[in-house]
Amino acid sequence: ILSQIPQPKKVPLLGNLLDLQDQDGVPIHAIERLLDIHGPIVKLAMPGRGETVFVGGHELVDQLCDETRFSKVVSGPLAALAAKDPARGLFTAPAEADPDWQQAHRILIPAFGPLAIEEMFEEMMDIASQLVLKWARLGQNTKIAVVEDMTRVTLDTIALCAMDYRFNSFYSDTPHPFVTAMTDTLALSSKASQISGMLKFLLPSTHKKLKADEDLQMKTAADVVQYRRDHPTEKNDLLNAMIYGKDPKTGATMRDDLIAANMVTFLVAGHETTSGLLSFTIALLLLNPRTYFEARKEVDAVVGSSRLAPKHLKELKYVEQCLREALRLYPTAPAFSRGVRPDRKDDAPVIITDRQGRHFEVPRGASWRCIITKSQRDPAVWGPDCNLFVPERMADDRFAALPRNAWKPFGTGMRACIGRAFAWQEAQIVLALILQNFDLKLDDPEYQIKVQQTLTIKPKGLFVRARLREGITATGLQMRLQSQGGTVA
Ligand code: FDE
Repeated sequence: ILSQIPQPKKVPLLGNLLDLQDQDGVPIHAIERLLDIHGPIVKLAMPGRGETVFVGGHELVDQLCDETRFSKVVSGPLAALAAKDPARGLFTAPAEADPDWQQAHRILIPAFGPLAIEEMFEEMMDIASQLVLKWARLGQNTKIAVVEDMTRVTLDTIALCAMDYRFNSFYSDTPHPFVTAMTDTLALSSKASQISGMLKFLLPSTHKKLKADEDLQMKTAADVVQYRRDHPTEKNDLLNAMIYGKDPKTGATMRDDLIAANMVTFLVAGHETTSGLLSFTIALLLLNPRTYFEARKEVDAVVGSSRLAPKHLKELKYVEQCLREALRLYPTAPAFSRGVRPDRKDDAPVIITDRQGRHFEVPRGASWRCIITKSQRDPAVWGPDCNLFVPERMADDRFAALPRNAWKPFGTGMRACIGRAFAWQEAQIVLALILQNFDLKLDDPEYQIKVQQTLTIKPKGLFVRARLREGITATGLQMRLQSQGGTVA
């Protein structure tokens, strides 16, 4: 016997549109509230877009992660992002069966592998050094906008590591035109469920701007590809992997428009998510001083006053636990969509069951959204302190023993995040350098985390003050960071 999926009362013409509104403009909050009211699963009807099912209970998310029955569906904000362009990057590619996705996936898996990522260590240090030197020179009297600076780091890092391109965000107050175009596109597509966003979509000027922004992004990426073709380098970066890499299965190389689409994908997928990860971690550490001092004690023991090196990262266990726990409470990509595998042979109804024993059928062609901001705080998995920041629960042995699919900030299955190791190394470097060199404090001692959402979530209004730790000067820090070059011992 199947159960009906709970659905709030519909309004003529608007369906459940009003239920999806959030007064602070954070779409995910509206959905979380509905799940609080209606239980682990809720259905909404959207005018012109049919029904969407949202799932927040861990037991249901777990079943939707089963790759034998389900696969990723491009829907929600991702669909809004997927341009009409024939070339799709990995992120927005429609299905695993898509030949472009398969080719790019096979070529890029080794390029994002552990060896390749370790080779990026120095470039990541280059950009992270720009951040800490900026903070060192600003001194403790300056209020630092954390999210903005983390976004500078992550954007510059992915661009440098992926294609040897320098946005030089730390040298400029106004973002690069590519960045403005990208941010505006993301902001608009993420507001697609909000009335304000829908009204905007009705304006021809919006479409014109969206198109112009998309063109600018693709053109910038295409120029970078062309430049590399004209000026080949030996550098082992993602761009070279895509230009010269051969698909191990077919022996073919990637088309230029597909390479450009993937460059844009890396910039989009790689910078906002990682920026949010770093920002939330900093906020949570400062709001839980015990964890801040624990993490800093570890950095002192492992790195001390030496220059951070790849070998240190493996030993920064507690720092890693903090990152894991921050991504549990605030998964920066807060949802992903799943549907019945299009290639599924068995045509029996596909059913998932909640903890109360209610059965729900997942219709073929439907896309169900897994809301991991909810499932990663499910008290049945995480206990009564599920809303607290407790990095200890992420110690390796406990992490390995978590219920299946309890921690999913990088998505799941074949379409899970390809940039996970990349983002991890980058985040560890930035955090370690900050903890090693600064006494951080919140600018507003009363600060509480508030979420802001574009495609991803970030903490709103987070400002800190950074004072160099005792015995460290800006010049000393600079010499230490540069010592790799061999000029200073
Ligand atoms: C992906 C991803 C995901 C899935 C989505 C869906 O399912 O829809 C997720 C959830 C994620 N991702 C998350 C994240 C977080 C963080 C921090 C990150 N992420 C980072 C990064 C960096 C980079 C470079 C990246 N990332 C990238 C990426 C890509 C390309 C993708 C797609 C894949 C496929 O599909 O194949 C992703 N990412 Fe991430």
